[in-house]
Amino acid sequence: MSLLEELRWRGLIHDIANEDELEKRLEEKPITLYCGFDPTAESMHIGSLLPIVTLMRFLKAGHRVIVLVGGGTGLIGDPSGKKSARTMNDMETVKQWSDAFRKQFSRFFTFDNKTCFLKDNYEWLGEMKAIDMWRNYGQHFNINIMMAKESVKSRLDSGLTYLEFSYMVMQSIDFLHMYLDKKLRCEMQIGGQDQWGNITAGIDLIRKIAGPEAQVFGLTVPLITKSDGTKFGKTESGTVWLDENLTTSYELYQFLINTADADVIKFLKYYTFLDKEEIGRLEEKVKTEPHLREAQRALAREVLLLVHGEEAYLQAVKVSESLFSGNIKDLSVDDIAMGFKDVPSVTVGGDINIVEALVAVKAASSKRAAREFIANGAVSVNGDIIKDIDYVVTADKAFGSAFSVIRRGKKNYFLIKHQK
Ligand code: 629
Repeated sequence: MSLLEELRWRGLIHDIANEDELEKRLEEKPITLYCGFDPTAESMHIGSLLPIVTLMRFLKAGHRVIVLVGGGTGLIGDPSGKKSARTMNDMETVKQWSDAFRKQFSRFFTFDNKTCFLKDNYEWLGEMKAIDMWRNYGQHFNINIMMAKESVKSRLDSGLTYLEFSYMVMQSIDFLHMYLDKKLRCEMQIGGQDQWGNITAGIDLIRKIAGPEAQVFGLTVPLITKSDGTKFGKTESGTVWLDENLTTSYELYQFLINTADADVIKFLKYYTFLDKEEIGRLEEKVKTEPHLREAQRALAREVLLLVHGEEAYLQAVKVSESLFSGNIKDLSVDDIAMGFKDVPSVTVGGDINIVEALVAVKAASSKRAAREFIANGAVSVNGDIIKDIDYVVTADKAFGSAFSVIRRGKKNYFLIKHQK
């Protein structure tokens, strides 16, 4: 299977410019391609992972990859796919976020400056003079063509500033810059479906400046959709980030393990390096033994290993299984903090009676209700069923003298935080 055939099989091609030429070009010799990421938050999210993994596929197939941090474009703000203007972030913030992005990329890539490069467009956009920009590049942009781009068209009624309108010029300059750079000789740009307008604008600019015979390519991967119509990459607690401090390994694991049967094969193709045979086998399992969730487990494993590494993956599995079975005794304080990050909690001065604790944490609506839960054997503290209404939840029996875990019924967890 050629790389393009594989990308097609994985459903990774939404738009592609010069497909036949690209097929030939990829067989001839290694190509250099890039994808850009604007630092618009302190971390990347699960949506950015699809182009990252796609870049990795090119790298594995012997091509050269440039990861571009948009330290310059991040100061402008891409209107593509946005219903309203982005917040303008100050220079200092964008710089910090650029650093955070760079760090995250080094999890996925080894930047050896031979086959894999890390660039920041602030390097050339940051020092460009306005007059030069308008004269050298502005003259090549036709307003009619710009207006026909989805990113502009869709915003004509709600409003689009001149700043946002000029974004595609900046992104085009990047492509041109890295195409003309002798060392990089970047001939291809990839991105999500929303980037098609910017990518084709860059291809047009290169042809205008380098000549119509310049062969450059563009490819977009699809926007990720779910079978139930809800937005991919969001949970009740918000965006699924790649940074472990924002979305814990346990949360990422839960997010993936809960993938619907109708979506899991698609996501395995998108996000993992498992081959056709293995994914075919998992597809069969979804049909014959869906309750085992083998495909979801494989997806969660592959993505966790890629994004957070082995140790975090093992911890996520351990915490998930312990919480599922109720067998939490062997968990560490760290495990508890991770697994119960989002459960209802209260902070208490020291020790607290179980009935009061149940009410305080809203596990019971009244003391009477709390006593009833206890009498029915529905309450456990740190894994032990409590039958005594005078039981005291103490800091010295808590995980790390800090957390006591209360469980009511099968699935309802609560946390008592003991303050020192
Ligand atoms: C300079 C900046 C370039 C090329 C690209 C860029 C960034 C691009 C953009 N991308 C999104 C982002 O940064 O805004 N103009 O948040 C995001 N991208 C990943 C995928 C995307 C896209 O990082 O391309 O489609 C999300 O899946 O929205 O020279």
